[in-house]
Amino acid sequence: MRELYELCGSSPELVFSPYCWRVRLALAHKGLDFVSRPVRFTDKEALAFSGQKLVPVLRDGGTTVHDSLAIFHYLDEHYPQPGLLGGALGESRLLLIDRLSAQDLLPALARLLVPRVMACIDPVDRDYFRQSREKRMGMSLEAFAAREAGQAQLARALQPLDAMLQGQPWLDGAAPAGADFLIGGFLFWAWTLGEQPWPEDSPTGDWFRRLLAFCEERQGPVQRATHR
Ligand SMILES: N[C@@H](CCC(=O)N[C@@H](CS)C(=O)NCC(=O)O)C(=O)O
Repeated sequence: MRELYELCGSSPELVFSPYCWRVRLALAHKGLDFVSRPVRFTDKEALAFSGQKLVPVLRDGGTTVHDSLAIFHYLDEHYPQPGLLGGALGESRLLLIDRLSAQDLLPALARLLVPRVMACIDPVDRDYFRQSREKRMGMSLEAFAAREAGQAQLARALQPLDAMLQGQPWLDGAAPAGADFLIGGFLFWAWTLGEQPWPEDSPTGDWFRRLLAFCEERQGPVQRATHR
């Protein structure tokens, strides 16, 4: 059996973590089914078997792997076709893309999404989420969640994606692969929380719709939070 431990909101069907979406998309790409094991932020005991406290964790038979890119590596090693990383050179470039996107796309989206995360998680997780994120950011969630600044930051972060996607359907070329899932995971984060802070009518908007269709064709409808 293959199990994916992934972060959920107050509803176990609402899975929203960008890193877990990377893995869902990678599993869809490989045509591998899995059982979802939703965990809340404070369900750390459910992850104890993995020897650490973060999701995604993939349990595949007797093997446990955590960290989205380590899972990509594992999947390529054990289920080579279709490929995700494109060998050692591709893997090293994907690590670079991960670091670059952690510098611009991730913080831009985080500023816009933090209030939605607070609204969608289980009330028992809220203190933990607030305290851990305020410590990490060195400011209150309210000060961090500056919407206008976040939108401007996001527009800048999306420029290279728009430029790339003007000339090709997928970030990885003619067919989707690791880079699409790595970056796409961030957009699924926003989408599942009920947001779409990029222009619908843009190369990135078109690409996201393709990626959503790719995923839904293989794994069924993607659960999305509604604003109340
Ligand atoms: N580098 C890791 C990052 C994993 C990560 O940060 N996971 C978050 C989910 S968004 C998590 O488990 N957070 C739980 C917590 O903060 O306690 C990856 O790519 O998988």
